[in-house]
Amino acid sequence: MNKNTSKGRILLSLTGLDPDVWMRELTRRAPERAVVFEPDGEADASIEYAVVWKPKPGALAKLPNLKAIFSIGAGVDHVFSDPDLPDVPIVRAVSEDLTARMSEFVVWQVLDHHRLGPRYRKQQVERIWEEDRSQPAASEITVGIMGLGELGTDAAAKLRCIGFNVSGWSRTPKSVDGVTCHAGADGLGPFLAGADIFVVLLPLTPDTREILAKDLFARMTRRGPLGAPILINAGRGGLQNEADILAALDSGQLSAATLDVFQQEPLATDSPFWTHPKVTLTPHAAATSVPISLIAPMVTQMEAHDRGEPLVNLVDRKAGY
Ligand code: NDP
Ligand code: OXD
Repeated sequence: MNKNTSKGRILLSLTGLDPDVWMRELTRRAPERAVVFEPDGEADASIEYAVVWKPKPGALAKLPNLKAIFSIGAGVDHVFSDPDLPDVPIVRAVSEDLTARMSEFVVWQVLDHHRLGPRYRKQQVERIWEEDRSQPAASEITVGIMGLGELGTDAAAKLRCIGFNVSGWSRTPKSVDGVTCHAGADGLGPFLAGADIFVVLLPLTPDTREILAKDLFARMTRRGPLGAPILINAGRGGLQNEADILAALDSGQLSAATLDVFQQEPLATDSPFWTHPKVTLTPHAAATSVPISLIAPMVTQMEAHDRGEPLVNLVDRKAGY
């Protein structure tokens, strides 16, 4: 226990995010706990909780009183990538704010492709006045969502409101109002054959690594109203075989892609994705985690856990998400 505070300390271990804004919000919301960027030695007994984004490998390994790890992201591959991860509960970020931001991104990108945004922006640059009168209605298009979890389910509901048909694919069977649900290896074929725009909101796990590859693209239909399918990946870059995506775009197997995430982030300045005419690229910005919406529920959970109440939004270590 820290001398100056009545409760166990919080370790804030972040890579690639501004630590000060997270520190400020944690300090404001958890005034009875000291918050530190580094433990006092690797066996610091005063630390009870860790709030992390891409924590330094080994940073959590030997903390003897660590009770739980809180991920600043909905995805937890950044936590599992630590080979010395201690065996304590991991809580991931689930919030209305994060979900709403992701659904905005999905709706934005689906509509942009559906309403020929890339084509009309190019025409504007070239001063070409030419309307495509074969524009299908939303009701003629099926959006297939890979990953029907917190984010996928909300995006599905919002796409349904606009009039799209929506299907989804998950690991375990699901029933979602108005959504044609497929699950597991057996459900993948019909799912891929039945959609025109694919939105990827899967976690990165050993089972999903590089799932977005040529074999999968070959199973997608090319007979829908859009011709070749469109890929929108806002899940993780590790889901992508990037050479296969480029080849599929170049061969016409995919007609376009929106990629928010990449195998290597930041994306190398010489990556072909920057200038590919069929690619819309965003810098892992689909749904930003913001301290004001995530820290208060984390601190509430710490207090509840100290009272012996169960943690929510726990990661299933075996499933990897
Ligand atoms: P959830 O855990 O709620 O949902 C994950 C979904 O993926 C579930 O439907 C799950 O199936 C499904 N799934 C997992 N493994 C498989 C598999 N092997 N085969 C088929 N389906 C599978 O996660 P969230 O919806 O909260 O987040 C999804 C991901 O989005 C995060 O892991 C993160 O990587 C990414 N993300 C990206 C952001 C960005 O800014 N780009 C921001 C936030 C999140 P089941 O329902 O059966 O469990
Ligand atoms: C997340 C992310 O996982 O921002 O929440 O990528």
